[in-house]
Amino acid sequence: MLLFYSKKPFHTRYGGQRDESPSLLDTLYLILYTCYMNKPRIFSGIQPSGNLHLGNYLGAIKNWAKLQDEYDSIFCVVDLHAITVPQDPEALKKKTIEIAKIYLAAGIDPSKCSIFIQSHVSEHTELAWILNTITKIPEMERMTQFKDKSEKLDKSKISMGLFDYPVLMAADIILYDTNLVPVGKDQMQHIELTRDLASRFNNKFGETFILPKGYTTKESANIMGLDDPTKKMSKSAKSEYNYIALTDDEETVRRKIKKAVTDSGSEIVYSDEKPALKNLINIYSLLADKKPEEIEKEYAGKGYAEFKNGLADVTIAFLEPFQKKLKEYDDEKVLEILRAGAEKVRLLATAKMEEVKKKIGFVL
Ligand code: AQP
Repeated sequence: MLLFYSKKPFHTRYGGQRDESPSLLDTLYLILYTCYMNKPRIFSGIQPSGNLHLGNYLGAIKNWAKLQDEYDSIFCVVDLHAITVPQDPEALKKKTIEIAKIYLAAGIDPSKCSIFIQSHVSEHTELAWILNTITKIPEMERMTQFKDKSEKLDKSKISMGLFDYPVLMAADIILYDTNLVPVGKDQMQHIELTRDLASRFNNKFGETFILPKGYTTKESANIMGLDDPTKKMSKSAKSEYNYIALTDDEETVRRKIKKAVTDSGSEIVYSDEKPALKNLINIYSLLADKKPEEIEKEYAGKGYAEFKNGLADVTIAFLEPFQKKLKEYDDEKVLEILRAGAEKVRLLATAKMEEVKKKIGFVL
C-alpha cells in the first residue's frame, strides 16, 4: 500500500527540471519505505535496442523474476545506455515500451518491484558525472565490452558515451544502495569496476555507497551463439542464426535450432569437450527446469536430430504463452507502470544524491 501513496504522477510532481526539494511527506514515505522493505536490494536493466533473445532472458530476466520475492527489486529500461550507439528516435521510443512489456510478460510483478525508464530519473547521469571524476582512463581502456562493441563499429561512430558506459552503469547500481546485480557473465567486469568506484568514493569522502555483488548461475551465465559456441549469443550478431529472439515464431525457432552448430560424435553428453552441445543442453535445462544430467539420461542412445527436436519443443512451450502475454499489454498502461516506478525510485535517488553532494562539498 505504501508504494502507491503518491496522488500525482511523477512528471507533474517534479516537473521537467525538478526545482522542488522532497517534501516532508516524501521524506516520511522514504523512511517508511526503507523500514517496510527491510530486504536486501537488487538492481538490473536492459537496453532498448535490438531484438531481445534467449541469452537476455535466461542470463538476466529469468533470475530477476526468481529473486523478486526475496529482494527489494528495481528494474530499469536503460535508454541512456542504448544511445551510446546510434538509435533511430522513433524506434527507440517503441523499443523502450516493448522492453518493459517483456519484463512484465516474463513475470516481473510491478506490485512487488519498481520498473522504470532510466532517463526518467536524472540522478543517474548526475552521479555518473561525479564518478567520472574519480575514474581513471586506463581502467576504462581495460573494459572488454567496449573493445568488443567498438570493434563492430565504424571508427567514426565510436562515441565518448560508449567508452563511458561502465561508469553510468556503476552510477545506476550504487545510486540505490544495491546489494546484488543479476546479470550475465559479460557484465561481471563492469560490476567489478562498480565496486572499485564505490570503494574509491568511500575512501575519499567517507562511507556512502554499498559495494554490490554480481549474481548469475553456472548454466545461465553465458548463453553462447547457436552458430558459434565460442561467442555469446548477442543482439548485434551479424547472422540471425546466432540467436533465438523472444519474438521468433515456431517455424523460425525450429529452423534456427535445426541449423545450430554441433560437435563431432553423436552422443548427447554434457561436457566441456563438446561446447556447442553443452550450450544447447544449458538452454534446454533452464527452459525445461531439468538438470543437465536428467537431459543426458533422457537422450541416452538417441542422436542430435531427436535432441534438437526436443529442444525446439521446450523452447516453443516457453515462447508461445510468453508471446501471448506480450500482446495483451497496452502501451498507455505500461507507461503508467513505468512512471509510477520512476516516482518510487526517484525518492531513493534524490536522497542518495543529496548525501553525495554534501560529502563532496557542493553547496546545497
Ligand atoms: N549471451 C548471453 N548470456 C547470458 N546473459 C546475457 N546477457 C546478454 N547476452 C547474454 C545479459 O542480458 C542483459 C542485457 O543487457 P544489455 O541490454 O545491456 O545488452 P548486452 O549486455 O550488451 O547484451 P546483448 O543482448 O548481447 O547486446 P549486444 O549484442 O549489444 O552485446 C545483461 O544482464 C547481460 O549480461
